[in-house]
This record gives sequence, structure tokens and C-alpha cells, in this order.
Amino acid sequence: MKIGIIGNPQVGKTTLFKLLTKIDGSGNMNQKANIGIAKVPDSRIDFLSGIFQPKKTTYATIELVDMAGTAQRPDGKKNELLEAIRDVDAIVQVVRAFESNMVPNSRNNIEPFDEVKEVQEELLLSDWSILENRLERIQKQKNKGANQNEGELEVLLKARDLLEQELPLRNLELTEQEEKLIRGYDFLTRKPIIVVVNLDEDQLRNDQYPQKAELEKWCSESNIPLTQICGQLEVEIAQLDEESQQLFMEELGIQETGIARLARILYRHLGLISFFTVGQDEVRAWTITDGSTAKKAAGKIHSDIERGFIRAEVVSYADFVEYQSMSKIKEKGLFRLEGKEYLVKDGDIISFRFNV
Ligand SMILES: Nc1nc2c(ncn2[C@@H]2O[C@H](COP(=O)(O)OP(=O)(O)OP(=O)(O)O)[C@@H](O)[C@H]2O)c(=O)[nH]1
Ligand SMILES: [Mg+2]
Repeated sequence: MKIGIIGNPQVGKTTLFKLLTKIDGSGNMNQKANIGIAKVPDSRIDFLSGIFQPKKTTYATIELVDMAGTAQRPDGKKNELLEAIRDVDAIVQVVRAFESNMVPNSRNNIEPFDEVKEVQEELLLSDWSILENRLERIQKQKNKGANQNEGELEVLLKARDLLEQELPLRNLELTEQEEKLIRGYDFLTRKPIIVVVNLDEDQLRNDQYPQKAELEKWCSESNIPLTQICGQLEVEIAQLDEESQQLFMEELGIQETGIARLARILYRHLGLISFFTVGQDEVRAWTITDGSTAKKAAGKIHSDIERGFIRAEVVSYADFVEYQSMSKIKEKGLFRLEGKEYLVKDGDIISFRFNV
């Protein structure tokens, strides 16, 4: 799962990236983007790890691409930058609400809502130019008598209708077959998107920032999750030991950091769930899309396990928490044997039987 972080210059993209990945140096920095792996916090893994005391604990992960700020760059450069997120599965857009005289603002005022719309426009434009190029090419072929792209042409024209109304291609309802015809273009406005507002401490405490109402309304109408972080503060919290972190957060009246919340929202919005494998060697979370079969889940671990799948031995997380021992769970008849078509549930603890 790969997520691209975008937004105007100096809004806190790299701060968010570093908080999520815990990379503090310049990591795998190149000119256009930072790339890193973020751990998805999961209290269930913490709990399982506490019980099994494994040699190794492995959380689910998300790959992040932190882009350079896009606004106000000459067009060519902007497109080049957007190419860095062409292949991501979802986009996180960071916008600035925090007040600061130290950090230059690419806008005259603090206008997070305008910022969201501006970047959305950039994405629309980028898709528009790809679409127009392709349409032109198909038209040329057609003029020469070639006719093999009719299906694609039809989908692209539908797409153009939407872009002309300044609507994202996410709104395009396509059959699986139609989807396949345009998948290769990796249209940016077709990707799921999440908006993150970067607040300062006062705004966090007062639960207020400029354009809040407009932004909330627009996001809810557009079906886009909106969440907030307090970048600078969370950098400070991250540097504390665990106990002080807890105290600090209690004092602020927050249960989890914006970062933990963001990871959770990303997961939910992308339709992802986790199943777990447990043992003395390792307690581990695996990411699958909701609706995956046991056989497919097995393939996440290793293709051999998928190919030689015999059955899955499954215990739900809730049952495990209640009895905390596999023998008690068996006694209660909560230890299930499932076949390859079983649809894995979020939190299932699974052991696969297979032969190769
Ligand atoms: N006051 C304040 N400053 C912040 C906050 N978040 C980030 N900054 C500061 O703003 C500056 C820019 O932050 P970055 O995270 O580098 O922003 P960016 O969006 O990656 O910037 P570019 O990559 O240059 O577009 C840094 O000096 C941060 O310390 C915040 O919540 N409050
Ligand atoms: Mg940056």
C-alpha cells in the first residue's frame, strides 16, 4: 500500500512524513520525493505481543511518498512533480491552518479550504492533459481507419464530461471491464484522497481555525475524510518517553496522536483490514483488502502457502482477548477450521495448514 503526501510548499508535509515514518535524517531523499515506510499503530498487536512475548513483533506498514510542495511552480515542473505520485494507491493532502511568522506562507492568508481546492484543481488539470493527449491520439488513429479503441474512447469521453464540470474522476462509476481500460493512466483524481489540516496548539485547544466550516462542509459533501494534526506539537510529543507522552496528551484532552488517527483513517478509507499470525517467534499483522478469502490471505505470507492451502485455523481477536489461551479457546469450541473460500475478518488470528 503506497500513499502520496501532497500540498502547497511549507504546509508540513515532511513533518507529517517524518512523524509517520520516524525517519529524521533526510532518509532516501531525492529531488522530488522522500520515500519511507510507516508503521500502522495497532493496540491489538501490542496486546498479542504482551501475551506471546515473541522474539519479534511486526506491525502492518504503509509506504509513504513525501512530495515537494507543488503550488506556484511553473507548469512543466509541477507535472514532473506530480509524476512522483502517479503510482500511489491513495493521496494525503496536507493544508496549513497553523499561524506562524517563522514559516513562509505560499498564500497571503491562512486559507486551508482555498488551499484544498487549489491543489484539487492541479490534480484535475494533470488528469485533463493526460486525457486530452490520449483522446487526440485515438482520434488520429480513427482518422486513419483504425477502430480498435472504441471501448476506451467511450470511457475517456465520460471522464472528460466530469473533468469539464471540474469533478474528480473518482465520481466515475465504471464496470470492472471499463475500469481495466483506463487503469493504466493512473488518473490522480480517481485515487482516494484524505485531507489533513495542520493546526497550531491554540487552534487545537479551541477546536477552531479559519475556514473550518467551509472545509468540513466541502469534505463531507465530497465524501473525503478530513482529519487534523498538530505538526509541531506532535514532533515534540514524539520526542518524549512514553509516560510523558501519555500525560501530555491527557492534558490536551486527546486520546491518540493525530498520526495514529491518520493511520487508522487511511486503513478504513482504503477498505483494508488486518489479520494476525502469532507465536513465540513472531507476532505479526498482515494487510489485506476487506473481502479477501483465506486462500488469498495465505498468499500474503507466501505464495507456497496459497498454492498448497489445506485449511485455515481461525480464532477471532475478541475470543482470544476473552480467554487468552489457545487450549481454553479449543475447549469452548471457538477454534474454527475454515476452507479456502472463507472471508477473513478484521482481527482474525490465523494459522494456515498447507503442503508443498
Ligand atoms: N508553527 C508551526 N510550524 C510548523 C508546523 N508544522 C510544520 N511546521 C514548520 O514549517 C516548516 C515547513 O515544514 P515542512 O514539514 O518541511 O513542510 P513541507 O510541506 O514539507 O515543505 P516543502 O517540502 O518545502 O513544500 C518547518 O520549519 C516546520 O518546522 C506546525 O504545526 N506549526
Ligand atoms: Mg517537504
